[in-house]
This record gives sequence, structure tokens and C-alpha cells, in this order.
Amino acid sequence: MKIVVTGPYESGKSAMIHHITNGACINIERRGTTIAMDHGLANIDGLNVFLFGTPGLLRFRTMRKILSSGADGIVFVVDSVDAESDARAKLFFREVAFFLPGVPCVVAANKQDLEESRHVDQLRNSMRFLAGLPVIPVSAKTGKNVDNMLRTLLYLSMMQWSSVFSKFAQYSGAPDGLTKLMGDLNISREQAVGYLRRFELRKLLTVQVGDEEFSVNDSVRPLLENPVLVMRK
Ligand SMILES: Nc1nc2c(ncn2[C@@H]2O[C@H](COP(=O)(O)OP(=O)(O)O)[C@@H](O)[C@H]2O)c(=O)[nH]1
Ligand SMILES: [Mg+2]
Repeated sequence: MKIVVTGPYESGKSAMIHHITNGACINIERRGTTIAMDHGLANIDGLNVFLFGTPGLLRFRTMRKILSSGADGIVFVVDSVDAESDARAKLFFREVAFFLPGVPCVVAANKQDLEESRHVDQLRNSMRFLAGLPVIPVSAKTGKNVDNMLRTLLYLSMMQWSSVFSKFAQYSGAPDGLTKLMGDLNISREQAVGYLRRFELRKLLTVQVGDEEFSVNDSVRPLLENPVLVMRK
């Protein structure tokens, strides 16, 4: 899955990706500030999670637009300590809603390891745009709750694709898998091939030459059949 980690400057996006990937990530930065992106890969129960951290300065909007393209989920990181960043968070949130309408999003209320961090209720009061979104208190520094937060997002993202994913699992290895997919989901060949390509890129499955047949990777099959499994850890 492709997950974008976004939010205002200094909220802890780079630290979050660093923690999730155990340090196996790259950060394109200048004097400690991300200017292009963070990138890293994590494996959650066999699911490949491609993480893209965005630059937090407002002027790098074009880069954020490029990185956002095709995202399956959004981690929106806010600073639980610095109330001055709330206004910037609001601007960023508007941008996210514009670039990625309808894409599942969880809010990571970061820096909860610090004594002066605000509670989720206080954050919701100060940032009204958070209404309706899951807000999860985390610390990218200690790692507390980060895994739960990510699993919640993966669950929401997979649920959006659940009808497609269950068909992937059902027709994996079938000689006429593509045709079955088109029939059951009532979609065109072009659209079905589009889905296969999208999730081949995310390493959920492999498409055979000619596109007629596909096979899902054994390690993710249980999750495709039953996304809620990702929450049971
Ligand atoms: N105490 C604490 N500091 C954090 C946490 N996450 C990030 N930081 C610090 O906040 C600053 C900004 O973090 P960074 O990941 O560069 O933020 P970014 O600009 O959003 O990528 C750095 O000094 C980090 O060490 C956290 O969970 N707790
Ligand atoms: Mg950064």
C-alpha cells in the first residue's frame, strides 16, 4: 500500500518514518529540514507499506502533489505540544483534502512523550477540521502507539478496497481471473487491468503475461480475505 505521511513543518513526519522503518529509510533534507521527501518500506503482516513523507514547508506544494498521487492512505501528523503549528496544520489539511479527496486518513497526535503535550480533546478543540477523523496519540520518538496508528490506517484503506480484494483472493491463479473479476465487479476490462496494475505495483499480486491471469502473494492472502486481521496485533 502507498501511504503518505504529511502535516506541518517540525511535527515529526521524518521521525515517524524513521521509526516505522527501523531507520531503513532515506530523507532528502537540507540543514535538518526535509526539502524533497522521506521514503521507506515497511512490512506489516506480509503487506508491503511504501511510505512517503512530504516536505512540511508551504512552498514545496508541488512536491507534495507529486508524492500524493495514487496514495491509498494518509497519516496526518500534528504537533501535540506546539499550539502555534495548529494554524499551519489547518492549511495543510485543506491541501490534503484537495489532493486526495476520499482517501482514508488518520491523525497522529505526535510528541505525546512530552509532559506538556495536549490531550486529544484539546487538539480537537483547537483544530476543528479534525472532526470525524480518528486522532491517535503517539510518540515517534519512543514509538508508543505508532504501530496501532499505522494498523488502523491500513485497515481503513483495505476496507475501501474490500470488494476488489476479496475477488483478488477468490480468483487468484484462475486461468480466466481477469474475466471473472470483470463479471463479478461489473467493470470494464480497462478498469480491471487498472486495478491489477495498481496492486501489482504495491506487490500484492503478480499479473501473468497477457493479463488474463493473476496470483496474489501468499503472505497477504489472509489480509485480502479479511482486512480486520491487520488490527489483531
Ligand atoms: N519529544 C519528541 N520529539 C519529537 C517527536 N517526533 C519528532 N520529534 C522532534 O521534533 C523535531 C522535528 O521532527 P522531524 O521528524 O524532523 O519533523 P518533520 O519536519 O515533520 O519531518 C525533531 O527535533 C525531532 O527530534 C516525538 O514523538 N517526541
Ligand atoms: Mg521532515
